[in-house]
Amino acid sequence: MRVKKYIANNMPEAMDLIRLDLGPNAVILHSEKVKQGGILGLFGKTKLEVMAAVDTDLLDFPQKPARNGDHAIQAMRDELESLKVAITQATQSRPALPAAAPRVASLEDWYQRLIDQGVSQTLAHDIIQRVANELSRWTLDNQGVLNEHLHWYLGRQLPAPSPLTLTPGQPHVFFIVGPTGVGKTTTIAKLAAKFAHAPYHKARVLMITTDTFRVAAIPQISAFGEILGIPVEVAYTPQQLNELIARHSHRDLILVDTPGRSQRAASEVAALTDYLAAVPNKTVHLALTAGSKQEDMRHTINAFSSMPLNGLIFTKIDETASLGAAYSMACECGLPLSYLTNGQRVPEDIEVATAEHVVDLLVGSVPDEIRSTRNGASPNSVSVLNRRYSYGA
Ligand SMILES: Nc1nc2c(ncn2[C@@H]2O[C@H](COP(=O)(O)OP(=O)(O)OP(=O)(O)O)[C@@H](O)[C@H]2O)c(=O)[nH]1
Ligand SMILES: [Mg+2]
Repeated sequence: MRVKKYIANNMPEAMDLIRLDLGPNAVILHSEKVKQGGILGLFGKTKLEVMAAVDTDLLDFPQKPARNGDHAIQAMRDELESLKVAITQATQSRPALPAAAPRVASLEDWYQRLIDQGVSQTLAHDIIQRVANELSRWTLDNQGVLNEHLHWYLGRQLPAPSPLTLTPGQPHVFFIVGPTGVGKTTTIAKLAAKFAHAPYHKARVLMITTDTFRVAAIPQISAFGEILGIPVEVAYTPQQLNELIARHSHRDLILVDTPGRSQRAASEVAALTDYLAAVPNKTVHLALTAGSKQEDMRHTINAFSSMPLNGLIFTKIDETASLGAAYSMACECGLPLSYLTNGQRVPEDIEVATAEHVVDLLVGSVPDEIRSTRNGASPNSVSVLNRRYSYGA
């Protein structure tokens, strides 16, 4: 028995190939549609894969001419041979399906752009696949509409952003936790300044540090406090933190800085958890460096998962050219984003992480003329912060 696999555009074409190759006694064992070419199974052409077999005893059929018909048989074989060549040539030179061409090019570009930005392959594949399934042919063929839809779709994958919002009469306690050196203290100072010096309502802000490990930590935040005119307190124990917060309950916003914790040191993370447990009403955001590898971010989130995390802050977006790993991580972990920091300047270099702004940073912005259906807020940090903090203005 000789078994062979054939790829053809349709069953009649496959049958012709099989007949020419294996002879008239060949039988079809199995056939199925397959995708050829493309990326990860996307954008490929649909072909038919046919498995055929022939009994090898019968395989010599064309090569064993009847005793008295040599010439006729040879002529038939020649004709079959030329037919075979013609079919092969026709198959190879067949143009791609014209209807599918524009759609493939455009979605392929988008897929590549996401991958180039560091979006995980699984997520990029999933997004492109779903957009391809959802949109009509007309939409897929229209570059402008497709771009806008993909922007919107990428934004929709992110949880709704969760920046700080203050309520009159309710002191808000906001912790920033995270690995060492990600920019926690600087971000605390930026937020303190934004809220304390907002043009319409100057919030009563206090900064507390629980970082009594690093020698320079207290002078660092004290210096920020002095320059910005914002009081700073130090909590050496969870109990002290609790007492400080109770004593400052008239404040609008209490920002709590924490020591950098290594994701590998479980005991360090546990010690920090005690500080958080001492404060009943609080918001805890984890700061991650935007340019980190997705795998490292995943480890960090796991290491901090014993804490009641409410959101993510991506820092140092000015130091990375690709935000794809951060974007993928935000989609994967489901924690809302609050802020992006984009430089060392206090307080300027911080922005609210609206979905629209994150997507603009990820893949570039949609031109204004096709920004029709989007109701995105301005990425301008000052105006967004002020709008959110509009009570009493
Ligand atoms: N480029 C850039 N640098 C930043 C940003 N945020 C903070 N930094 C810098 O990063 C360094 C560390 O910042 P810190 O605020 O001290 O970081 P930290 O997380 O408090 O560090 P530890 O307390 O030691 O864990 C400083 O030099 C900051 O100026 C940012 O958005 N972009
Ligand atoms: Mg610090």
